[in-house]
Amino acid sequence: MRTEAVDRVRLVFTLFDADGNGFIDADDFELMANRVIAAVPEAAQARQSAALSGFRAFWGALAEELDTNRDGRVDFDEFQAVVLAPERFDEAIGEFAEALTALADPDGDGLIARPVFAEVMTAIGFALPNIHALFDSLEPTATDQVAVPAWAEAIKEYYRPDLAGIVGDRLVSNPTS
Ligand SMILES: [Ca+2]
Ligand SMILES: [Ca+2]
Ligand SMILES: [Ca+2]
Repeated sequence: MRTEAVDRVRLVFTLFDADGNGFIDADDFELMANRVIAAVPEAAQARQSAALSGFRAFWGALAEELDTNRDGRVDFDEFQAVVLAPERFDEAIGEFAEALTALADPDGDGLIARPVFAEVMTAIGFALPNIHALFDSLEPTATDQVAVPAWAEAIKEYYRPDLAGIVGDRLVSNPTS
């Protein structure tokens, strides 16, 4: 596995363990969903519900595939298996990515403004300099907005262990530029 992918797996585990108790479980995803929804208060109810469903679907897929000992939570040893068959998570990650990016585009024009992007990514737990580095890499428009599909694609790529040099790597290391 590529070093970049290992670093991403470690970071993602830490992010998903939203309450920091060393395990990922359903409560972490409820907590994350509530934080993210609170970050975009102007989003319509339907987008908020879809975001909550996206988080729950993502947890459902993780629990199904990774909770090997079926104790209702995923520890780090179990979580590392996420990289063995990433295609098993494609559907859940796709739904998650679409719901998350739709939430961050409350006016539905297909563009996400930098402040909303930053609020959502901060709510998930990423560091601000890395968030802005990622935003900049998504080729913002003259009005400082990024396209919904570009961000959704970056979210999906982020979980692909066989990739390196992707824009999501900016979320792992300190930006150098
Ligand atoms: Ca936890
Ligand atoms: Ca377990
Ligand atoms: Ca928009």
